[in-house]
Amino acid sequence: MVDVLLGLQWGDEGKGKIVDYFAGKYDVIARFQGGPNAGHTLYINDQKVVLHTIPSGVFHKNTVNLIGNGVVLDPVTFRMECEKVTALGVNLQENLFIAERTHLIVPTHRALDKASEIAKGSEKIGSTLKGIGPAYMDKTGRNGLRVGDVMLPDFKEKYEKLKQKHLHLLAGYDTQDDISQDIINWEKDFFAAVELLKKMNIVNGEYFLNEKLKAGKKVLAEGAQGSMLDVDFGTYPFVTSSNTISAGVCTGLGIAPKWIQEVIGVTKAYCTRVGGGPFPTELHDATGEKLREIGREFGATTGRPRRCGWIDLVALDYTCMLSGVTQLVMTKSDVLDAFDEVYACTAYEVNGTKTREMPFQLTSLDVKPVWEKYAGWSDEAAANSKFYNELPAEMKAFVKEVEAYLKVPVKYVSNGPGRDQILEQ
Ligand code: 2SA
Ligand code: MG
Repeated sequence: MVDVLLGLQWGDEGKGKIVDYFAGKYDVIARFQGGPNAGHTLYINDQKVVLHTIPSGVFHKNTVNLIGNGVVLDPVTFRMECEKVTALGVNLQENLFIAERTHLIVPTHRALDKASEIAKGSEKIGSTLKGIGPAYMDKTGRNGLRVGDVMLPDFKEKYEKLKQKHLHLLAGYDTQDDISQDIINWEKDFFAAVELLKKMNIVNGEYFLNEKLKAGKKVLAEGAQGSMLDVDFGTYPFVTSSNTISAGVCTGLGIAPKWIQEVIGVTKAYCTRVGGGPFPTELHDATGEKLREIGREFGATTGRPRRCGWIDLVALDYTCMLSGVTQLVMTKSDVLDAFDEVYACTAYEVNGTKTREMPFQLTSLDVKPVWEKYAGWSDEAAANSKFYNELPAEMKAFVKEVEAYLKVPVKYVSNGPGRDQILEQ
């Protein structure tokens, strides 16, 4: 069977830590979408490790990891990650597999990402500039290169052909000058990294997984980014270019829906967003600042400060519905220790009318959150709890309210970055 773990907000819900926590229970951890735009933070022996493309199960001995066909892989960032993980004693030859249908990010994808964002000016998406959008465009546009292609004798020719196409597109932007120097630098790294990629375990991902499933093995599909960044259902166009909801698991790995059992949704006890786009519960005041400071809310990939606000139950209800979430994990609950009172958004007031549904788009509408206020609790009470029952009564009451609204149980509350800081309810 397959369980799915995914973020229910705009990314950065703490998925990396939770996958690492659960990984021991699974035989395979598989990434099904996204690419090096992801930043999954783990603490291994008190050392902070940020993973971008490699699944968060690599630090477990008896777990193998698969980069699925739905991912876009940049050989350059991948190589850097491999070096980091190998230095920590992991043997990637033993526990990492890459689907041959996984699409490649090439240097000109990054250049196109940058050119497109510059051209958008104030309307920019706030992309991580890792080439994600252009790589997925080439996939659906039927121009892309895949991991399996690096093994073929005509790889260089195919690469050149794609590059010429991209240079033609880049010529349409008036920012090409400094970008052409970037391409020359990135290309050297790219071909060096492709050599490493060739030595990795490149497999047919769909047979690899289905054979394991038939043999009774347990698979955890690890989502990246968040459900509100889903290309179909997120705050379009301020989204990423893949399906981040549970439906993406089937196409991103080549498995049938019948295998999927638990869908574990991860949400922060509050809410953040990095990059542009609507964010109804964003706080532009000192409270937002305080959340950012105490929650150390800075992008794991880009270092950008994250926008912060209270938890948005309208958005969570929507994303729980889209993915069929069966259980919730609430992360960073300890951050709320610092507040005398906490809030949740329980409805939107859209152009004067109250609703609990996600509107078609949020940008040109006047959307005001309807707040519910809850009592806070004393300093460090959540952070110091070792068991769910030790959590302050007010925190437990807050969790109950969230469960009642979403009609999904909060099975775990995470109260710090450590591997042991997860409390089961
Ligand atoms: P992209 O890079 O083209 O896919 O960006 C499109 C939008 O998706 C957002 N996005 C993310 N949001 C949160 N976390 C992400 N990963 C990193 C992290 C981000 C970072 O874990 O912190 O370090 O800045 C992620 N990846 C993409 C992005 O902000 C755009 O709004
Ligand atoms: Mg992240």
